[in-house]
Order: sequence, then structure tokens, then C-alpha cells
Amino acid sequence: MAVKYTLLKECPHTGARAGILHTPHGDIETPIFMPVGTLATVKTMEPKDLKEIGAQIILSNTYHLYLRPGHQLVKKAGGLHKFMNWDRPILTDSGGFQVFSLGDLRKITEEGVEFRSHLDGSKHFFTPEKVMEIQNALGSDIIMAFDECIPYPATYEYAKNSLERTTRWLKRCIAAHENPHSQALFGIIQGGMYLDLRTQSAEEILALDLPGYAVGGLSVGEPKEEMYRVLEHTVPMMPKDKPRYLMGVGSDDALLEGVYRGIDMFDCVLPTRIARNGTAMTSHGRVVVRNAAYSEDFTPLDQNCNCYVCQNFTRAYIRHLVKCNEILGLKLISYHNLYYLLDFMRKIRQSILDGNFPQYYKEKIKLINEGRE
Ligand code: PRF
Ligand code: ZN
Repeated sequence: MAVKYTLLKECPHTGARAGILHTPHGDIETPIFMPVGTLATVKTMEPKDLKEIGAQIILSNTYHLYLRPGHQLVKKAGGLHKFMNWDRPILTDSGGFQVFSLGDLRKITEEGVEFRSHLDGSKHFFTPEKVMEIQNALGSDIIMAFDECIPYPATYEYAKNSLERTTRWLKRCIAAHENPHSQALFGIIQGGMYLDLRTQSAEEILALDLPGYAVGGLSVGEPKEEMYRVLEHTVPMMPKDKPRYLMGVGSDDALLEGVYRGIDMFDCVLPTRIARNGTAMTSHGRVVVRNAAYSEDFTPLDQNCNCYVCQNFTRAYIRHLVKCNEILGLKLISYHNLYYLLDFMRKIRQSILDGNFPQYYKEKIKLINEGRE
């Protein structure tokens, strides 16, 4: 198998665990946050910047790379790692989320999904086989099954039919996968907010014995308590000797709550997306540096942060850059936000290894919630 998970330590009081995920491009210390590089670039961040902040794995997207520059071109370049000059692990999402987010632009059948490009309106058809062909060409270390991420809310009947199709599609993905020894295929558990459907999906997908599993269909607009309820129900069904990935989650409180419930991997555009509208994530909540309140604030984005940006630049300067639409402004906040989340995950992991995750959790959740008020 292309990836292997080693469990190092479990918290006896919560579901939290620390481990190592071995991949063809190196080991990943879990729990981990994966920065998102949709178009084969983590926006504003060079590979050397990503290494400087300690990024161990990044995520990229089948849908976007298929449309531009095309997976065959990436293959010609020697694969995604070589094309973008990133020699550490890469996970690619299947397009199962991006395509379904297209709304009116797509049509789902048993065979697959017909959609129109968000770029030029051209018609395309994704099937489990097509999505595997694309990800095989990209050469990412971890590839995701083609699934349907249903909207919230969804009826019971819709959620059931959809999860059953997701299982059938997974079986087709497994059959079409050409490189199981160099690329690990992860299955995705769906089922909406219905616990019995989550059980059904988990049973069907876990039976297929894959190198890792994801919980999909969460963080789609439901209240956070709903997401935690589904996680509390679903994660305990997942095997201990395989990595568990919660897709599309990246706020600091949700990372902490996810780890608490046994999740090992997360990804989200949040830190880089909010950076580009002038918002910093800090140990005391979010700071909208764009606001006039920071025009003469000569302190760093986060007093408690050791990143290059916080050691060298002030809120007032970064605000000035953002107000003037200077590229450096976007870059500095992106750099800090990613550092903040990666550093947060390193601290969470250390607390698990040191045996004091519950105390760390309590302290941090309190600080984060105070910052929100
Ligand atoms: N499926 C896939 N990608 C995803 C999700 C999903 O359910 C989510 C859910 N928030 C984010 N990204 N394939
Ligand atoms: Zn910083």
C-alpha cells in the first residue's frame, strides 16, 4: 500500500491521537492541517515559504487542474510534484465537491456528473473512472474517491440514495485505480446529518479496506454542533490503524474539536481565503487588519506568534499594504495564517504526546471563544 499509518499515542480521556503517516514523498506528523493549493499553488506561497512554515503536505484539486492546464500536460511535465516543484506529499481532492458546488451547471446520473466549466461554459463529464485517470496522471500521493457531497439541509431519501451511489462509485474508483502501490486511494463517508445513514455509509465504505478514510459532507452550512454530533457518531466506527480525514474544515476551534473526536487530517481554504480579504487568524480570535482601528497599531498580527511576519511587520504596515491592494499584503497575511494553523496543530500534537491534551484543549477553546466575542 502506498501509505501506512503508525499510531504513536492515544489520549485516554478523549478521541485525540498522534501518529505518523508514511507516504511515497515522506512522513507526515498527524494530526495535520493541509494548506490548499487548488491550482497547483498555495496562493502567494512559494514552496520554500511552505517549507519555512513547516507545511508537510498540501492539497490540490482534480477539477481545477483538469480544466487548466489539463492533467495530460501535468503528466508530461513529470507529474504534479515536479510541475510545481513541491517534493513533499500531495493529496488531491476528486472534484466530488467542486463539481457539486456548481449548482445549475451540473447534472448527476448513475454514470457520473455532467457539468459546465465555470471558466468558459464548455461541457464535461466526470465519472469515477475519469477522476481516477486524472489523479493517476497527476501522481499525487493520496487521491480521493469520486463522491457526492450533498447540500445542507437534504431529505433523508436524497441522502440515502446519494450515499449508496457514492459507495457504488467508490467500487468503480477502486477498479479503475492504476497505481495502488504509489498512490493511496481514500474512501469518503457520506450520509448527511442522519446518524443511521452515516452508519450505513461507514459500514459500506470501511468494508472495502482502503489505506485511509475521510468524513465528507460536513461543514456545508450546518451548525457546528451538528458537525460534532456526526463526528462523535462516525469516527468511533473508523479503524484505529488508518488515517481519518475531515474534509474542508479549517477554523481553529473546529480543528481542536475534530482532533478531540479522533480526526487526523484537515484541509481548508479558510486561512488563505480570509487572508486575501485582510483578515488574520490569531490566538485571540480573528483580526480584520483592513479595519481603520489598526491604522496606527504598531504591534504584530499576533503577539504570541513566532512567524517571520510577526517578527518583522506591524498591523499598521500590513493594513496599509492591504488598503493599497499591494501583493505583499496578501502574502504576509497568508503566510501568517498558515503558520498560525500549522503551529497550532504542532502544539496540539505535542500536547497529545505529552499526555496533556485535555488541559490544552480547555485552555485554547476558552481563548478562542473569548476572541470571538
Ligand atoms: N467530498 C469531497 N471533497 C470535499 C468534501 C466532500 O464531502 C467536503 C465537505 N465539506 C470538502 N471537500 N470530495
Ligand atoms: Zn505570525
